Amino acid sequence: DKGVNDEYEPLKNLLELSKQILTENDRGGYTIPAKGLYPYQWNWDSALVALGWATLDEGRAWQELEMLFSAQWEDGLVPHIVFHKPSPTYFPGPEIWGTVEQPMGTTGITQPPVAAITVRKLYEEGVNKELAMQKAKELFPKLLAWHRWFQTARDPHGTGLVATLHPWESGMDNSPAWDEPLHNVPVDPIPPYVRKDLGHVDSAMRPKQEEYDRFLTLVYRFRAVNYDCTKLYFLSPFRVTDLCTNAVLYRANLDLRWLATELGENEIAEEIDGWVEKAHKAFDTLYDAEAGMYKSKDQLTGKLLAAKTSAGFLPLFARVASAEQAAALAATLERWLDCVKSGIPSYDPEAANFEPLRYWRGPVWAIINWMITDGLRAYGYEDLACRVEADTYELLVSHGISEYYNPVTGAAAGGKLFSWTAAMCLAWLS
Ligand code: 9YW
Repeated sequence: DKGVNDEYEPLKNLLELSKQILTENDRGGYTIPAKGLYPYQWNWDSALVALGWATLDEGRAWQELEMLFSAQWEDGLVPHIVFHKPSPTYFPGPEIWGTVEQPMGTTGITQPPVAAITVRKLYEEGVNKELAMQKAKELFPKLLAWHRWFQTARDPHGTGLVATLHPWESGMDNSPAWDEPLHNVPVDPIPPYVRKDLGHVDSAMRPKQEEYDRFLTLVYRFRAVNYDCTKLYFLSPFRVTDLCTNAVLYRANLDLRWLATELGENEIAEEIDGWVEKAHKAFDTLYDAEAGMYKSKDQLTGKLLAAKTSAGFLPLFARVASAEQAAALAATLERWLDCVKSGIPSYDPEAANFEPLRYWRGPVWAIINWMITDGLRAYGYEDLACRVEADTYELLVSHGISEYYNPVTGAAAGGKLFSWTAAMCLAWLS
């Protein structure tokens, strides 16, 4: 019937375009986030992009993770960027990071640890079970080493929550939550530099210069001690309990624990139980009941950070919120959605410094929508999940597959033909 076919045409086109984007951004086993702007392999991008690949080619999905873990450091860290091949279009590249002791060019910081979540999904939902078993077995010890690294290098006092030492580690570089702690980072007399991001994208959509100066100050300080993970926690002038990292890690630990049981690694499962139990208790210290929201914390001042960001909903994705906390989060989210045309905004749309176009200070990100939707469903908020899904679909169908979107107008913004947005289309809608 023609009517029905017409209705499905936009979805078909969207999936076709998504497939094309992943294929074109494929650099032979790993996927760059976007041509020009981000020409290397990014950590959490790849773990999310693998979910998209899984709908097209399971072998290729596993390969994405293998390539990422091929750059794992001996101490367990999985770097935030892997510089597989030189590219002049991104700053700061390998020469600035100078991670000389590593076999492969990488940065010396990490990103939210999505990979274990992806491995469980590929393992559970994959059609090729033999391949899934083999790959899960190979990746399991690597995932475990990374998660152990988080426990030791980033929580040396055993608080249950891990530290993030650079805004780039949070994946939400210029989040308003980092304004205060980043402002407390003194700007060192660093070598002069030229940003390359502004050659690709309008400066109104990007972090500001004073933020970049501090981002680089941190890099140079970390580099001065060769990124020694036993030192960074203590010397970094930026140290926060980031909600995104901790929520993703919590969920990733649940999934790693599940994998441990599948693979008969019972002692390891118990070890992970210990982490989860401690984190579960500690998460309550991040909950602001009055605001109906979780908040990140500045570890150096001990204060909760006032900014209400979309990361505040991620404890739903983690499954760490109580039923009561989940209800409050759902109510807050509904209020936010009522303020904009299409959600979820990355920052409180009622805040005076809400900026609908500037990166993590307002725009909508499909990957965050996917995570929050997954969490809403787990807590029984089906209608709200459908509303976020419908908003996301409308943004993608009407405005194309971009890095992020303006929640007020719906306009696409940032990098074009963006991999993780394409992957979300495939994983979510196909
Ligand atoms: C940067 C690649 C990365 C993402 C981050 C996002 C941005 C900028 O792009 O980082 O220069 O690293 O904030 O979450 O992984 O898509």
